[in-house]
Amino acid sequence: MEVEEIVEGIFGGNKRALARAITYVENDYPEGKEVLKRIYNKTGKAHIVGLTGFPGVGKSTIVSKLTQEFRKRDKKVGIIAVDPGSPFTGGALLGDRLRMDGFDSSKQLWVDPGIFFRSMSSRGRAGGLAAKTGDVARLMDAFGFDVILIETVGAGQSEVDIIEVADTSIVIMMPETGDDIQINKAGILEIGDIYVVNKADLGGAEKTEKWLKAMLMMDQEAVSLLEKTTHADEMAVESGRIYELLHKKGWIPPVIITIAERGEGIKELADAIEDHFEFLKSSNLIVERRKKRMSKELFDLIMDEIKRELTAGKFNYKEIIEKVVSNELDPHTAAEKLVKEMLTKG
Ligand SMILES: Nc1nc2c(ncn2[C@@H]2O[C@H](COP(=O)(O)OP(=O)(O)OP(=O)(O)O)[C@@H](O)[C@H]2O)c(=O)[nH]1
Ligand SMILES: [Mg+2]
Repeated sequence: MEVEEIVEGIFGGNKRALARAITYVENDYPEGKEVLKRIYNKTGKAHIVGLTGFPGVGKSTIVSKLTQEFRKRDKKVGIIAVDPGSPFTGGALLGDRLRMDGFDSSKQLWVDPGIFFRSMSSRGRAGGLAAKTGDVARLMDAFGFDVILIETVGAGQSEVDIIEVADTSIVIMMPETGDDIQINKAGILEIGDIYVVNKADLGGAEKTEKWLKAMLMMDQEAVSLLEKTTHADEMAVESGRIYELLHKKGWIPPVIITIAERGEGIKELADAIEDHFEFLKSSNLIVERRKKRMSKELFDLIMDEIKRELTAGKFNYKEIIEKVVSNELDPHTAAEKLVKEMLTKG
């Protein structure tokens, strides 16, 4: 397929064109970049939602149920699974899960024009994965999906990656067992706009919810208010009050309890996702966030361009390296000179 055909296809609702564009982007084909350039001015409308959490917490189950819920609300849903089916749990692949939950077997999910699913492997390209995922989300956005759900396993870098891409980040966890609450592992409290405690049927969800809420407020300006209380149970009561208070002022991440397998709590989660999008738009925070993300993305792209120029042998890069190695030039001066030369000669 030619670039022109793909672009027209994307604007015209042709899923084959979308799939082809994604493949090009994934594999770094020049055509992919060309398509991305051409569709960019049609992007920015979709709500990009990232869902992260440790292996096996129920991310795929939640994505699948959420997809059904959003379809009921007449929203078109694009789904991206980043490295689905983690080796840790051997959990159901998101694709299989979606198929299993298909509205009914005669009318498979894939037949529904309002849904598009794509998985992306993170193997071997950890660094650029956030950028790639962002580009794929953009293609789906231009195609006309209202909500784009991105599932990533939160083990390692990826839960940080997701905030580089998503407007709304959802952290999914399971009820904590035992007294040793480990919620603040991996900076999890800093990244969520919404928290989900799934598998509430296992028990202990309320306790986890209470802890989460208390910890989340610690993260906010409410610390000073909390300091007034000295006893733990007092704090629990007080924190509940402050929680409500802060909720009115801005966005305090809600904590939602679900039993995804039975579809319980999914409506509430879908509501929270929509609320957060409304909040981002009405407070204009969406622009702030996108600016911040774009600044990073643009920076990375500029660096890529520079690397490309240098490795293409421009600006005497190889000679300069030799000079540095033979002590004719020190690396700091070399870098300064090189950049100056790039900027003046172009
Ligand atoms: N008891 C219980 N089990 C659930 C619930 N939701 C999902 N599960 C099960 O938990 C297992 C893992 O679910 P997945 O949705 O595949 O979890 P995941 O987070 O996507 O897993 P990975 O992608 O492998 O990291 C599956 O066997 C689900 O059926 C729930 O609410 N309660
Ligand atoms: Mg999964």
